[in-house]
Amino acid sequence: MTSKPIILIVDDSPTNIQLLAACVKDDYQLKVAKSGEQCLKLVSQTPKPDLILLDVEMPGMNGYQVCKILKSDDLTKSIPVIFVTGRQGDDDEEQGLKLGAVDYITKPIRPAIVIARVKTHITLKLQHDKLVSMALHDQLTGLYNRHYLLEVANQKVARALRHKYQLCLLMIDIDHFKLINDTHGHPAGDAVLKAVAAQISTGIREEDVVARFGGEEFVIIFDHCHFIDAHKKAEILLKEIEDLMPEGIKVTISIGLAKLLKADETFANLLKRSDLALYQAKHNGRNRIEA
Ligand code: GH3
Ligand code: MG
Ligand code: MG
Ligand code: MG
Ligand code: MG
Repeated sequence: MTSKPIILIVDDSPTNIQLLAACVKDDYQLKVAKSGEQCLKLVSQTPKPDLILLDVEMPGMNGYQVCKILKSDDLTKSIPVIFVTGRQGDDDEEQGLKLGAVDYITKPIRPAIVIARVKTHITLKLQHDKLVSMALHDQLTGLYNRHYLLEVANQKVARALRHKYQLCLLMIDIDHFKLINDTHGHPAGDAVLKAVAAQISTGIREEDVVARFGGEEFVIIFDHCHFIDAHKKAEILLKEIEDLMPEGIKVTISIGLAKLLKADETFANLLKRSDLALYQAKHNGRNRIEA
């Protein structure tokens, strides 16, 4: 069962919190913040709320200030904010919506209206999340896709160069995969791809990226990782895949390994070098690593 969407109620008044909570508690998981500061602290944690009901007048940071911060941060800007406020003026509503809130509800609240508007915006938010996830993942293996890889890779390379730490890239290609398809059928080939993808993802650290780069090609970025360590990891992976026997089929991979070199390095260069190394690995007999 998928868990209920999370709503964060932000209000300095316990009575208002109770009134809002009564509207939404049955259909959603609730989180509560009694100040703007507490709200920002809560949204910095995961899981993030799917919607925020935000009071305007609060001691300390007010709701408009909170909204402005949320909307300027890539990690929180897609969370819909609904202002729930005693301020009734047109200017107030205009200000709230201009700050990026999706809706503006005035107090005293009418529960049916709150419920309906929350439902609409939660539905849109979940659809948005699903589309984003689909756009960045490969459907068969569940790994990130090439599009996502290219989006994050340049940032990672730039950061590694700026802060002068090492980063390595593995280009992985299944050996004679066409033969696996031809011998065992396309569905078995798919199952092999899934099993290899799952094995490649095992033990990957949070700062690393694993992506399906193309048909039977995968890329791993080992961030903050020296060449020698990346090479060790690649050796382990080679052995793990050899022992995997998905669908009872002996599968091997070839790996091209490249590390960041000089100050003018780009991800495209790194990719090119790992591809050349992979070509060498194929040329030298497969089931091996070249750098
Ligand atoms: P090499 O060792 O040189 O890499 O040989 P190979 O046969 O693995 O390489 P080749 O590029 O000739 O063949 C790759 C095959 O992967 C061809 C293609 O039909 C198959 N393929 C690509 N995507 C999928 C997929 O999603 N599912 C399945 N079952 N096969 C796929
Ligand atoms: Mg208040
Ligand atoms: Mg290939
Ligand atoms: Mg291949
Ligand atoms: Mg090929």
